[in-house]
Amino acid sequence: MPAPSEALIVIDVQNDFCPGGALAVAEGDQIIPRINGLMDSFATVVLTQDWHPANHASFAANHPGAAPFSLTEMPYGPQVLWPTHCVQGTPGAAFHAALRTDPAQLVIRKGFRSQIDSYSAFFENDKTTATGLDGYLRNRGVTSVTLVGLATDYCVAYSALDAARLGFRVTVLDGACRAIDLNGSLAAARDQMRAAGVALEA
Ligand code: VGL
Ligand code: ZN
Repeated sequence: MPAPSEALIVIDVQNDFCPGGALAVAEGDQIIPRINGLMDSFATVVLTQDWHPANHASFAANHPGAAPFSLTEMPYGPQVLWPTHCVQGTPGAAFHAALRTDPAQLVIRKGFRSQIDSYSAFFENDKTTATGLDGYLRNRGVTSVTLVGLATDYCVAYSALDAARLGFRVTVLDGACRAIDLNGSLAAARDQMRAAGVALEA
């Protein structure tokens, strides 16, 4: 029987982050078989879904003249302006068809407020607006989380850092993640995760 204290958190395995998608992560779909296989080993399985309104402030298209992947300033700090992706209810926002979704007890949607982005499964990018996942996991007796999914250097890393800060034991299975790697973001994310005590495993 899987230990009740351990949860698997599957980050943003959605069409727009897979090859052919609006913000495709190289090989993003290749991690899916391994993730599917992991699900039966965890008592708690949570999926997250990036879930933006079309007018979301993280989209370059909503900033006239701004190029995708450029930086802007938001009230909460610097923000990458992304290609329009994971718009609520569109095929790009749907989970990849190969991902098992039946074993999940909870789907956390994030990034649905137009003026604030949310990389982490726990807090939006202002680091104070909560998604509710912390309370859900604590309430279920979860003390250790294993993170997999997309993208290593954004939503997975931000989730791992928040989980560590919240006091969970955190493991990231690097081989079950793929990265965007924008201007050194992958190396920086790995350094930050290690410094925060996150176990980076293959
Ligand atoms: C993500 C950029 C924008 C992610 C989400 O899932 O890592 N990255 N929105
Ligand atoms: Zn997003």
